Order: sequence, then structure tokens, then C-alpha cells
Amino acid sequence: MDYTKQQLLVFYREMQRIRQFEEAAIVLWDANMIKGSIHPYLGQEAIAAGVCQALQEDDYIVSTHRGHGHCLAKGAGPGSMMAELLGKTTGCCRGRGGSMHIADVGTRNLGANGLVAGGLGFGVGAALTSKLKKLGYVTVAFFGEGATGEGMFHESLNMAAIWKLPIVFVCENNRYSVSTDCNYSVPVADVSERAKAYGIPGVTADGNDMHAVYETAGEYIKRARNGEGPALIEYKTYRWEGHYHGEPQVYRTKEEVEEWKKACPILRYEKVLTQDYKISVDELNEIKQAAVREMEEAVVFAKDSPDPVPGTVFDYVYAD
Ligand SMILES: Cc1ncc(C[n+]2csc(CCOP(=O)(O)OP(=O)(O)O)c2C)c(N)n1
Repeated sequence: MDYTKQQLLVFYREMQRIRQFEEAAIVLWDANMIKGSIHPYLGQEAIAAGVCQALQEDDYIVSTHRGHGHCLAKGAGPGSMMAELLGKTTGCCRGRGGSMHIADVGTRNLGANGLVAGGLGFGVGAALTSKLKKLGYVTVAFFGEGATGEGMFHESLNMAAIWKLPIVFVCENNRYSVSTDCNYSVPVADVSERAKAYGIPGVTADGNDMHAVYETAGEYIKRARNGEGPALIEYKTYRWEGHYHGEPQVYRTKEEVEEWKKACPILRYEKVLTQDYKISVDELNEIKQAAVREMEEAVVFAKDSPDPVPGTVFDYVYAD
């Protein structure tokens, strides 16, 4: 596929923004400023960035407990996201959601979800609305390979298939569900094989290869938009952190993690951009530094924002 230089740099920038957001969030967690756990997206940046670049502004996404990358890539502001992590009133859920329930309805992100596979049902609902009301938007449902053992995964694929809904199911196979290796928990070599059971296309692609992610997503998003129904994409990748930041990781070796860090999607893309597209290292550094500054500003905004007043705890629970 031919890309403009502007497109290439946007892909790079979006991955760097996710990387820098996560690294800044980890610093805040280590300083005990974030209550509860965070599930970093480090190592998986190409997927959120590539898939969301293939979406239109009015398309929807549903996310997971590992949802910061999806939220940022779909367009949420890092200041309001960081404030959400700190439970501040300026957060995108006014401090009520925190990391694991981060959502940004304004940018058509129906939210992260504490229930594994929980988002898939919402995604099917959003897709059904699009079809019934002829709204033309597509929904992407992100989930991990662990979610494919849940009933909700199978019910969602089945319903989306029989009604030919405009939804793309995006499985981020990062190898582990908490401590369980997918070689134990998933009985097929590729999660995408499961699409056969629902009569929809299933494809596996390299989740650390930005162009492979973007092109695969683009193909099936277009197909869904044309009324040809859902598809299941599996992106193979690897999560660098433990299940949550600070998790002991006794189920894998440091060597395995280090090996996967060599396949870093950002380093790989830097090589592609400098070697194949002759983009200078200086230009890439500038983009990285801009992402660092953007996240520093987000942290300052979040820290300076007010805490919610305890008496407002029941506000926003019900719609007006
Ligand atoms: C229905 C349900 N079962 C179990 C859990 C506990 N749990 C939280 S995350 C997780 C693993 C999820 O793995 P995966 O779907 O592969 O996503 P990843 O963490 O790898 O991104 C589990 C079992 C839960 N939150 N919800």
C-alpha cells in the first residue's frame, strides 16, 4: 500500500503517544497517586494505533481493562484521561471510572470494562443500532485472547454473524491471560480459526507490524461498512508488563520478556521509516519529544485538578 509521509508520521506519533502515556501513568502509580491497579498497554501500541487510524471519527470502539491505548488512539485527550486515572473531577468520566472503566463517549469510545469479554456485547448493540437506523458507522470490539473462552465472545460473534452486523472483532493475543499461557487456554493454534464456527472471515496478522495492523483492519472495516458483515481479526503480540503493573510474573522468564522487547513495534517501525522511507532520525525524535511533553502537560493538568466532593458521589449514576 502507498502511504503519504504525513500518514507514516501519524502512525508513528500515535504509537509514541500511547507509549509515553503509559510510562507517565506508571510513574504516577509508583508514586501511589493512582488508586487500584493499572493494566499497561506497553508492547501492544501498534494495534490500537493502527486499528483506530483505519476507523472514521463516527465509528465506535469498545475496549478492555487494558484500555488506555484504545482510548487515546480513538481521540480522547490525554489530560482528561490522566485526570481520570487520578480520580479527578476533570477526568473523562469525572473521576468515577478510573483506569479500568475509562470511557470517552464524545470520541465514540463506549469504554473499558472490568468484565473480560463484557465489551463485546455492547459492541454488538452499537453495531445493531448502526444497522437498524442506517447510520453507516462501524464498531470495533477490542478484547484479549482470554476473552475467547467466555460465553459472551461466542454469543456476540454468533449474533453479529446471523444479523450481518457492521462490527469487527479485534483479538489482541498477547499470549497471557493473567498467568495463563494461551497455549494452555486456547485449543486452536490461531484464535482466528474460531471465525469458521460463525461463518465469518477470520485472519491472523502480526500485531507488532504497524502496516500489517492498519491494512488488515482497513480491509475488514471497509467490508463491514459495505454491509458484508463482521470479521474476526487476531493480532499476535506480547504484553511487556505483568498483567497489572507490579504483578510478580512468576509464570514467565525475564529472558522471554527481553526477547519480545526486541520485537518492539515502535523500534520496528523506526527501522521501516528510516530505512524504507528515508525519514530522518531527528524527525522521529522530534515526534517522540512532542509526545513526552504532551504527557507531561497531561500529568500537570491531572495533578492540579480538584478531587470530587464526597457529597456528589451519587451524581451521574443515572441518566436524567
Ligand atoms: C468475566 C471475568 N472473568 C475473570 C476476570 C478476571 N480477569 C481479569 S483480566 C483477566 C485476563 C484477561 O486476559 P485477556 O482477555 O487475554 O486480556 P489481557 O489481560 O491479556 O489483555 C481475568 C481472568 C474478569 N475480570 N472477568
